Amino acid sequence: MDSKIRAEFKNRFGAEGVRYASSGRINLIGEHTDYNGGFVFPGAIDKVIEAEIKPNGLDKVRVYSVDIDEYVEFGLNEEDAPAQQWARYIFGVCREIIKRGGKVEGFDAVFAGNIPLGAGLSSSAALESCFAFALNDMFNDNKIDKFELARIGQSTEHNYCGVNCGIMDQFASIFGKKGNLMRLDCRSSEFEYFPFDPVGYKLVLLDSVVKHELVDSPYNKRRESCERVAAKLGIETLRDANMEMLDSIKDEISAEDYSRAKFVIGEKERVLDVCDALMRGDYETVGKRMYETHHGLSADYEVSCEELDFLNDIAKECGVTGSRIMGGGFGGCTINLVKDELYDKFIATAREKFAAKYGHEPRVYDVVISDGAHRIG
Ligand code: GAF
Repeated sequence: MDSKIRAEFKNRFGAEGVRYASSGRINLIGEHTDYNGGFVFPGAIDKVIEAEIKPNGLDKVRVYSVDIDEYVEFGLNEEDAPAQQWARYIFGVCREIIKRGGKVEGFDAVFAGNIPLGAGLSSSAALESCFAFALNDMFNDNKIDKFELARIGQSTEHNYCGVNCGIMDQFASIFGKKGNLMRLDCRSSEFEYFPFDPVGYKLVLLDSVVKHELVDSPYNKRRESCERVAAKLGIETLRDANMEMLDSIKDEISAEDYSRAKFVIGEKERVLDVCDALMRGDYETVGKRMYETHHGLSADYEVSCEELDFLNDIAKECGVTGSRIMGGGFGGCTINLVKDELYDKFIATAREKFAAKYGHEPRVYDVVISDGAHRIG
């Protein structure tokens, strides 16, 4: 990937730029809690978006995507938004920096990635974070605070891509640290690094390679449900809700909104439980909470799908310690905490059973927790 990017850049722009990278992410637990002011527990992984970038002295951006094999040019004013979705991520980052009083001038860029698309590993956040980090370095003397870089990516999703996401993905992509997960309090923005080395266990992702059409923006609809319940309770976010409060308004809200909020309230507690369990080295509890999260995401939050429930069932049958759907849902991966001695059998069984039912094997990604956004050279 690196040499391809360099060759393309030289070939197209006749010079050499500076290279930057930012990562995809996993999340051990804490799903759909970020936009509810709750806790998340992500880490950056060794799958990245890498870009070579150089100011071009023009008032436009010229960018080539190696993977899509497409070249796009756009200006830096609001009316210059490109039509291509992938280019809107970059345009959005430029605009959000400018809106905050930062500087962005014309530049040339070539980028590529090895984060599987649609797998729930946040390739879009990695793209935003890579360019936010790079443009801060290149044009702003790194004066934009790192958390603000994550918010720039998040606002890009909101204002240019139609997804009202939380902060988790961009945060993980910017702040990721090799060998560490991070517990982020999405209300206060405080976070802690947790060295993560579960001796005797492996973390592995099984990618269903299924991406269900998100007609009608179901992600945004989940968020709206949560906001409606919070408003009914007279609180800012569901972070401040408990089951007693929710039950007290049960008759005044829809059954659907009730189920959504029930999941979020439970999930908030599960993240804290998992942190305590990790500190004790109690992986059995970590695993139990993962299964509970899967159940809640499937039955109450309704963001799972048949294929992911099937993978979760296989994990359970094989005696895997913990397994759950990961990320926004509606397809993508399960994340599995597996004892070393069970690993080979589990992977073989999952491949065989999934292929027999769906006609293709799931993809298998071993998780390596890595650094987030950085300059390569
Ligand atoms: C997606 C979103 F982008 C995140 O903000 C988060 O809400 C996640 O879904 C679910 O936990 O990745």
